[in-house]
Amino acid sequence: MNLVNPVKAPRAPLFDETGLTIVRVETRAVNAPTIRAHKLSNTEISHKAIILVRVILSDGSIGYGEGSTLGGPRWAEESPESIRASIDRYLAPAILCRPANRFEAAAHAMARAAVRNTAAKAAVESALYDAVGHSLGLPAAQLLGGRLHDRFEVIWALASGDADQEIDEARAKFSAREHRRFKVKIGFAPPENDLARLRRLTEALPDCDLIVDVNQGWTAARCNRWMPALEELGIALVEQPVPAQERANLARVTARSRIPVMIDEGAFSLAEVAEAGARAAGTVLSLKLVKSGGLQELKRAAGIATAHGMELYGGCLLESGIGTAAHLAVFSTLPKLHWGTEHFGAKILTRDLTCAGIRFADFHIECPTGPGLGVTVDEAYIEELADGDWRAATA
Ligand code: MUC
Ligand code: MG
Repeated sequence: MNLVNPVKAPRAPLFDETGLTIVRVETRAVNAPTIRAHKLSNTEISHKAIILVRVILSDGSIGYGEGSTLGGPRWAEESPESIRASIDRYLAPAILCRPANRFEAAAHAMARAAVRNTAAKAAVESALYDAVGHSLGLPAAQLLGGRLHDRFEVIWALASGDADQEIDEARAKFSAREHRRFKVKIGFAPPENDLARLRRLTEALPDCDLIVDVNQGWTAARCNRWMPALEELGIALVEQPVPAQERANLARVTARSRIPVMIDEGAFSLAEVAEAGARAAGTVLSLKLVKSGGLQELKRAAGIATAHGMELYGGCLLESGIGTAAHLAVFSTLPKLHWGTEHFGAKILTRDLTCAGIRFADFHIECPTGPGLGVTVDEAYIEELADGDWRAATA
């Protein structure tokens, strides 16, 4: 049943400098297995549901983007189903026939077609940058102002909840010079148990930095009680300890803590980032495309946070190499990414959705340099994993 009026495709403007237009936007659902269960305070996954977007331009150039969620609509309100529906029914029709290289205009059209739906918008905009980059023979980073960085220190997440397994995993990563900074997911067990697990990890990994992500699992009272213990263990950063909507509480917790506190789920929009900065609800911001809704908006979020004196962290939502490359395109153009990045998603999948472009070396992830997002999408593997064929938007 058609519940709403279909969004009409706009007419192409009379004048466009290149004549390059968006002729097709397609989506596809993929369920990619992970190498082990990944636990958060509010969900656990063993497969990563990904909505892929494929944009085709009038000169035949193709671009890919990725819409990411974690455990359905649990990490945030968007689910794989909602991302796909929002792209097919509203976002794609709003940009079809428009000039491909007018990124701001396309983002504006998508903003008019749908409020929030940020993971969906980010997926489409990533595909657009990839397609235009391929058409012009330029990396997406070039279209975003040009690169200042070639690589970033890359963090790995320990999230099985089993200290023995996590110690083995971290030691293997460390000795292979893949990772020496680890983010430990906590908040799914009582704090006493989390602390005992963290104590074991800190003792077993003396040469590594540990940060923790509580994923909204604690109250402010729990923070008062347990943050000093995290400090004693030498934890370098505490991420989103209290519920996302409790920015006032996060400000209180930040003021009391000697460990830097990072806001993640609590700051999506530019207004939320500005509010977090003004209230000092966290002194570090986790940057994510799924929160900002696009590459340009992600740069603006970084600018607003920096203006408030916040430090920046390159966040992820376990994206495959496609989403990773879209983040790296933006991160590489920022003056400073204080905490490096956690874009290890391509390695938590048993096999990545790209077959070239993403490289990890010597504790770092390298920023792809090829045209567009700089990755080669593994079409054959996607074919194997995907639930159904590419589906065109309903314009
Ligand atoms: C989150 O909340 O940061 C990113 C890495 C990870 O392990 O979980 C995600 C989501
Ligand atoms: Mg987080």
